[in-house]
Amino acid sequence: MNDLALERRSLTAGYIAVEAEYGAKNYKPLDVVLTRGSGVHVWDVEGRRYLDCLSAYSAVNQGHCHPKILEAMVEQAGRLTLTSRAFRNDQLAPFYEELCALTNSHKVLPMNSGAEAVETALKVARKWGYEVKGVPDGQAEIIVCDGNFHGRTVAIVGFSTDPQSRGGFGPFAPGFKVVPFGDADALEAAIGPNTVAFLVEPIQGEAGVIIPPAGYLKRARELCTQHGVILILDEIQTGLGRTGKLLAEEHEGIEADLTLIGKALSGGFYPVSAVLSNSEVMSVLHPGEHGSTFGGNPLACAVARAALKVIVEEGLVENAAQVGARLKGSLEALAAPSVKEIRGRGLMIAVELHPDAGGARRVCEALQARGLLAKETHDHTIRIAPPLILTPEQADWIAEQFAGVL
Ligand code: IF1
Repeated sequence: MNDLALERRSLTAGYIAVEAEYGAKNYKPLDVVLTRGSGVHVWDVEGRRYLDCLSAYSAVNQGHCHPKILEAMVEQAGRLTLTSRAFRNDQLAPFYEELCALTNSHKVLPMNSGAEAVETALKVARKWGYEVKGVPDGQAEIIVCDGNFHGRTVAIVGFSTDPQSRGGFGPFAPGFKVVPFGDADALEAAIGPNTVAFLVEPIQGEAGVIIPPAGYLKRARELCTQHGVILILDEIQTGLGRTGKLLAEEHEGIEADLTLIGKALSGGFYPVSAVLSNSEVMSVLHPGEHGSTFGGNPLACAVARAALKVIVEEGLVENAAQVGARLKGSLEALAAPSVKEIRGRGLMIAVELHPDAGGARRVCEALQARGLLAKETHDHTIRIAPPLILTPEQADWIAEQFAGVL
C-alpha cells in the first residue's frame, strides 16, 4: 500500500472511530464511508466507486443526485422552504394535482417519513371506524401481517412480530391483530365486527422480499369490500416503480382505500411521504385533528413534483420491469449451489442463500470489494434494489459480480 492509499484508509477508519465514539449504536453499516453519488454510483472517501444496489432502501429510485430534482430543490430552497400549514404555499396545490393524476387518487395527506404516513393511515382508519362504520368507542381493530415492517414508532413496532424491532419498547397500543402474510383465509377468519382496516405490504421488504401467492391481494381487496374494512397498502418501499409498476397493487389490478408512499417520492433528496386516498375515508379528518410542521412544505412539494416527473419522463417504471427481469434471469442462470432461492419483481430482488453457505453479510463484504454495495436482510438473504435507471449492461455486471462471489 502506498502512502496515499494508507492515508485514505486511515481517513475511513477515522470516520468510523468518531461515529463509534459519539453515535448511538442502532446500526451496523458496512465499513464504507461515502462522500459522493451520481446515478447508480456512489464514491467512498478513498476514491473507490461502487454500484449502489440498495438505493437507500429504495429512496433513490431516480438515481443519486438526479440533476432535475437537484435543480428544483435549489431553486425552491432559494425562494421559500417552509410556511407551515397555518398558511398556504404555491407548491402544495400543483403537487396534489400532479400526484393524484399520476396515481389515480382523489385525496392526498402529505407527511415526511414513511412511519408518519403509516401512523396517519392508522388514525384515519380508526376515526372512520367510529364515525362511519359505527364501531363502539375504543374498540377499533386493525389487522396486520406476520413479518410486517412499517416503521419504527412505538405504535408501529407494537404490532411488529420481529423481536429485535419490538423487544423492550412496550407497553404498546392495543387494537392490532396479526395474521399470517399471504393467507387470505386467515384474514377472513380474523375480520370481526370491529375490524376497521387491514394494513399490508404488497411485497414484504424487510422480511426478505416475500411475494404473496397470486390472487392474495385481490382476495384481500374483495374481503375488505365485503366486510366494510379499509384496505391500507404500504407501498413506501414497493411504490413508485420499484416492482415494475408505478404501484405494486397494479400487479393484481386492485386499488387500495389508503395507499402509503414515501422514500422515492423525493428521489432521496428530502423526507417526503403521503397518504393517498381513493375513497371518502379521508374526509373524517377536520382542522386541528392531524398535522405536522414540515408536512406539505413548499420545498418538499417542489422536490416531490420533480421526482415524480423524472419517474414518468425517463420511463423508470418500464425500465424497472425490463432490466429487473433481465437481472433476475441472469442470477437464476448462475445456478449457484449456495443459492436457495431467487425472488423478485422488477428491481426488488432477493437472493436467499442456503443456511450453511456462510451468511449473507460475508457475501455483501465480498461484493463490496468488487465495487458493489448491497445489504443483507436477516442472516441469509441479500437484497438487490439498484436505482431504476439501471442499464441492461449494468444489470449484467451485477450478475457477474454475484457469479464471482457465489
Ligand atoms: C431503517 C427495512 C427497507 C418500509 C415500509 C414503512 C417504512 C419502511 C414498507 C418506514 C422503511 C426502512 C427503514 C430502514 C430500513 C428500511 C427497510 F430493511 F427495514 F425493511 F427499506 F427495506 N413501510 N423501511 O420499508 O419508513 O419511516 O423509515 O421513512 O433503517 O429503519 P421511514
